[in-house]
Amino acid sequence: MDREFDFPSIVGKFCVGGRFSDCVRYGEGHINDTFKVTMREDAGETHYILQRINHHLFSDVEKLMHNIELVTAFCRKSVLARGGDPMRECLTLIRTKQDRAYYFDGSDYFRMYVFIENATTYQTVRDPKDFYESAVAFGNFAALLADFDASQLYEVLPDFHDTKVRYQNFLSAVEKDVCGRRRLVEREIAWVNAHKDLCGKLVDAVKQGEIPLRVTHNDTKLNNVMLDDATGKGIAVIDLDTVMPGSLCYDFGDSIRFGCSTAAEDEPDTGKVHFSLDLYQVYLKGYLSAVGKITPRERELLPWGAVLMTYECGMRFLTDYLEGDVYFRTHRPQHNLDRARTQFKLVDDMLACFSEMQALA
Ligand code: ADP
Ligand code: GN1
Ligand code: MG
Repeated sequence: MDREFDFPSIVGKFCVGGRFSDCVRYGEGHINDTFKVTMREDAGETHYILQRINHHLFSDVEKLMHNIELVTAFCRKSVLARGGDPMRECLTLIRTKQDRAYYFDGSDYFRMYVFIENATTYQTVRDPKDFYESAVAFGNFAALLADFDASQLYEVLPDFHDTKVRYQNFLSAVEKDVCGRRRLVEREIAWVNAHKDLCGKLVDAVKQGEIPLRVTHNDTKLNNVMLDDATGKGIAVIDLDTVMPGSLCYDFGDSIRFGCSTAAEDEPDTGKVHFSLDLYQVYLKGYLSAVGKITPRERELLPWGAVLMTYECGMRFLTDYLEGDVYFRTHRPQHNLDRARTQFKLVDDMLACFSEMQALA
């Protein structure tokens, strides 16, 4: 699939200097196709990120890129105001030679970003200190977005974290059973149904005005934050496709879902998957140190954010398995099923120590 793109020609549509040298697949995102581009100049090499936007998911790329232009410009101003380096501390879009934020080649949409050098995104927590720093970075990002005018943003993926809607989609996938996989996952389906009362816990709190709707990131897993290789500090929050109205509890919860597991999100052996209360405490501390204004009720519901985001994500993986792996990128036949199972194991673990999680909040 990499070969079908004429990378030198695509890259040439953007305002980049130097001669095209190389373009390789990069990162472990589940949604877009991401590539690292190397341009060569006499003075040395410059790198960029090139992404083919998943336009099956983001059907209105114009609106998506409108959001990203606004959010990146807003971050840039804030970073400059605090004396930081915007080229490293926020995503910087490279415009096309037609002065647009993306390029459409007739069938695919592409965008480019400045490559943030000497920083790394991690797939698992190797060291609690890294996790703490990621929490501070996401907390800062939430604090930053508190001043962002939500009415400027399009809701590009409506009901993204509406767990009730996700559950209805799941039921519909079970009912349709388009791939005939239902019989293989009766146990997992029963597990999801047995926990269906969880679904309303956060969306109802938002609808009833118990907790505020804010502008949130909505996809706060560890590999969406870059840690500086020299200092270990979280420098840039990336993957801004889902910045939309949401709840702090979603953002907090999604980080916990991904980072507090003792195994990878797609570990096939659930015997290796455990929820770490210690890491939960580490993240909570880092997040609260940076997030700024948080209401008592939001704070109280943070542990529910962890349970709900994990339950919801597991349900989404299982839905995608039932629908034939059409949403998340997969690398093996049971990939989405493995992912769903890890999430369900984590929810079981979280519920088993829920009172301890609540006591920490
Ligand atoms: P997806 O939406 O598919 O998750 P991301 O935008 O998160 O795509 O990008 C995938 C990966 O590419 C990230 O996890 C990160 O490792 C890397 N990446 C993305 N943007 C940059 C950047 N500007 N500089 C360096 N690495 C980046
Ligand atoms: C996707 O884009 P990425 O890989 O950072 C997904 C998230 C899921 C996550 C599960 C737009 O995130 O919602 O939580 O996979 N993003 C979208 O790993 O659906
Ligand atoms: Mg990502």
